[in-house]
Amino acid sequence: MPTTDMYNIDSVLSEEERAVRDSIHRFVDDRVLPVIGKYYIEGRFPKEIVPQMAELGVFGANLPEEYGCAGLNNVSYGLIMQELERGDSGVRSFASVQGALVMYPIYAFGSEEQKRRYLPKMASGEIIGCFGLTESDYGSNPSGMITRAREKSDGSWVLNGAKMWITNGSTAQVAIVWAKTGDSKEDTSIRGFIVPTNTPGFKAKDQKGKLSLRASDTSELVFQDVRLPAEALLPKSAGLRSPLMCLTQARYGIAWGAVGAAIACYEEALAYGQNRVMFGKPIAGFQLQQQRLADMVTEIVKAQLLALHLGRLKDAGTFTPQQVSLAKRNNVNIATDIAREARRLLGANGILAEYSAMRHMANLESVYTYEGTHDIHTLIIGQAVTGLSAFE
Ligand code: TGC
Ligand code: FAD
Repeated sequence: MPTTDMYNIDSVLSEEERAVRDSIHRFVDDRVLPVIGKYYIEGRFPKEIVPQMAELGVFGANLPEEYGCAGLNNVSYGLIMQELERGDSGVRSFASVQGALVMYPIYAFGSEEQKRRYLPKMASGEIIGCFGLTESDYGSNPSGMITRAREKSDGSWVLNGAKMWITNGSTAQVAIVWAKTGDSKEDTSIRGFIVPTNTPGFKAKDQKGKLSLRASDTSELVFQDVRLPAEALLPKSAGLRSPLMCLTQARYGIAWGAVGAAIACYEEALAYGQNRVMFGKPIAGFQLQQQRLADMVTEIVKAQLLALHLGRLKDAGTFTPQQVSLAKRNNVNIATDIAREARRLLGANGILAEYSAMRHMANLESVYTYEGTHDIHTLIIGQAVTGLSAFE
């Protein structure tokens, strides 16, 4: 039995939180781990797991039951993300995008009609969504986006532009698209739109050649005179603040998810080290490998405590985006280090898809970059502590 939980964090979780975590743990063991290496090599997301994810209440798990969601607290939601990413960052990404980046904006900025129309079907996995914020020239700085939605005299809209690096872009039935609605270059009137992906003028093209997050669809979206009814607008979306609020939700989940990837790598390395005999004894008996394992488990315990406390703050309604940045930045960073060290401990076997370390190592490079790069979170924390913005 691995000794990952050296601080008995389990004991401060509620019975419900443990039950939620354990059910997703079993799902990942039974349905994800046996197949993920194959999907990763083939560069495909394992779509057949979506109905069971929905059944387990994974999509929008922290949104209210009245919209068909599980209504769980934020710690349970985080534990779900942890367990999914223990399987693969692509699987956690699928759930993050669906819940935090598509269902959340509909919940937070949508009309009652939009919520009733979309949220139950998204919770049940009947409708899959994607989130289009990034553009090819506006990644870290989405405020410069050039995608435009122009309002017609009858209240309908016409959308033109393109988005890049969009998770689930080619699988989604709806896209949440962020666009400017005014004419000037300095325009800050960013609004969100629910765009059915079968609307004429909407195209999604898969991005090929990825060496990271291979078990996840990533696409470019192109909008050419896409005509949208007035009801496509998310009425309460207002400015860049709205998509950034969605990012706060997704970054929160990533702070937990990265811990899951780190646990997978550590436990794999520990088991391997205990069994692999070299120079007449298990390599885990050598001081150098023990230092590796001690560093890994120490960082995992610290990252879990950070995620858990953040979750409790979120449940209390007092967490801040800067606290989320700190946790995303730290936990993804330690997970990338742990994945690399685990891969090294495994020797040649560490480069095989049969083991998880190298897959996690490559995946975590995307996680390090998306949802605000490590550098951007450094600057967000820098601004919080100095009161000086590096972005102005
Ligand atoms: P700035 O002037 O700082 O902010 C504009 C308004 O937004 C407010 N705000 C936030 N609100 C909630 N949560 C946050 N995290 C917020 N950050 C800022 C802010 O208070 C302000 O409000 P108001 O009322 O005064 O207007 O904006 P800026 O243009 O200077 O940008 C700041 C910066 C660089 C930090 C921001 O642009 C940023 O975070 N950039 C990174 C972009 C990013 O993370 N993109 C992610 C795209 S989605 C994705 O990667 C999905 S991956 C798939 C998966 O998750 O699996
Ligand atoms: P850039 O912004 O060009 O950054 C390049 C480098 O410059 C980075 O090292 C960065 O840290 C650094 N840099 C930038 N600005 C500064 C600064 N001010 N000071 C110091 N250094 C700086 N986006 C979506 O909207 N929806 C999605 O579903 C989505 N899914 C994604 C899936 C994957 C697999 C990947 C890889 C990306 C995804 N993204 C998505 C896009 C992601 O959010 C962006 O890649 C990210 O925000 C960074 O933008 P960029 O790649 O353009 O890098």
